[in-house]
Amino acid sequence: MTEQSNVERKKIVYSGIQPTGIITIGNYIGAINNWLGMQDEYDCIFGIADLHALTVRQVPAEYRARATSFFAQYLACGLDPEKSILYFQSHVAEHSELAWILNCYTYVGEMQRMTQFKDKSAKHEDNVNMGLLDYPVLMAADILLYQTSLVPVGIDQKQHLEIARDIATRFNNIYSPTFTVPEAYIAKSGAKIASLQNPSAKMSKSDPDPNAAVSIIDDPDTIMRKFKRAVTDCEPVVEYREDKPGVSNLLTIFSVMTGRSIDSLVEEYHDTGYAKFKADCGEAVVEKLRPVREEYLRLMDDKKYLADVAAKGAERARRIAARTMTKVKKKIGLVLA
Ligand code: ATP
Ligand code: LTN
Repeated sequence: MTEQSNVERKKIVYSGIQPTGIITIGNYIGAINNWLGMQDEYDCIFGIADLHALTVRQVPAEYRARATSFFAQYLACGLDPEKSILYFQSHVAEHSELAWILNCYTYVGEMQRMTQFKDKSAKHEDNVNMGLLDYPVLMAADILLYQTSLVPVGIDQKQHLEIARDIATRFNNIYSPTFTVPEAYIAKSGAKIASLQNPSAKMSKSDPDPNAAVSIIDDPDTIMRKFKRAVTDCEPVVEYREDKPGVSNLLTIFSVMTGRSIDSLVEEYHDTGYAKFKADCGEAVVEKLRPVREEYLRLMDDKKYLADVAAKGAERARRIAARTMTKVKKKIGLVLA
């Protein structure tokens, strides 16, 4: 065996978050926390999905500031530009270009069946735009452009991953193998963190109730207040059970934030009462996020550094994306420039 063939290429990991609302501890636990652990083993690419979020009307000045803040939060969480590619989706034009081509290999009926499309069109009845319908195709383009093997996301994105796989397989079958067929990577614990105010609903970035979600850069007092007000139930024993969704959700958060097992937390808090349990859970979140908030505040004072990191990330992403685009254009018979 030659030395070259001994050098195994690392698999590619791709994921992203839309810059809407706030980055919540749900996004952190369901997505970012898993990304952190993948940075050494894989070649990781993490985007700010700023084209996706245009499917909902944004105020331009606020939008620009929020996207920058999200980028700083990526870095503050420990995503490392020396290891991973960190960039804004809109800086790499190939995303839109591939999305257009993949549109021609995607059926309208498939898109109309998507749960997120149905939910979001009910929520934004006055603005059911083409982008909302086409959202999964742009997401497929994000993933397929980089020959991605693994996509770490929360459970709500599973259906979009399946469509990306279908589109890739369809294209590969019509022509010849062109795209790596990606797989979803969904962690066993924390793939669906619930709202602190309504434990049967997902904690959402754009929830209008400020007590429902905790931002990863909330100050300690705010975090404590939100946890103390978290909805539980009227049987004050701490157990992880389906009929105790509020308490189970807090146990999951507590466990992920401290690395302790649910069993050991149940043992400690079973009979302490909810007030102590909720306060200690809040404390654990405050301590885990303290360095994130500090680093975030420092980075937001250094916009030049943030812009440099984003520019380098986009440059590296573009090089990979361009290779896939050339391959795609050749296969479908476009005249190469
Ligand atoms: P929005 O409320 O604006 O639709 P969102 O909270 O669903 O946003 P996304 O940008 O859609 O956030 O998701 C970013 C990532 O975080 C995805 O991988 C998604 O699966 C994950 N995620 C979102 N909410 C949760 C949650 N409550 N629990 C676990 N993972 C989540
Ligand atoms: N739709 C995703 C965000 C997203 C994404 C991606 C996730 C956009 N492009 C590519 C994984 C891979 C969401 O979480 N709402």
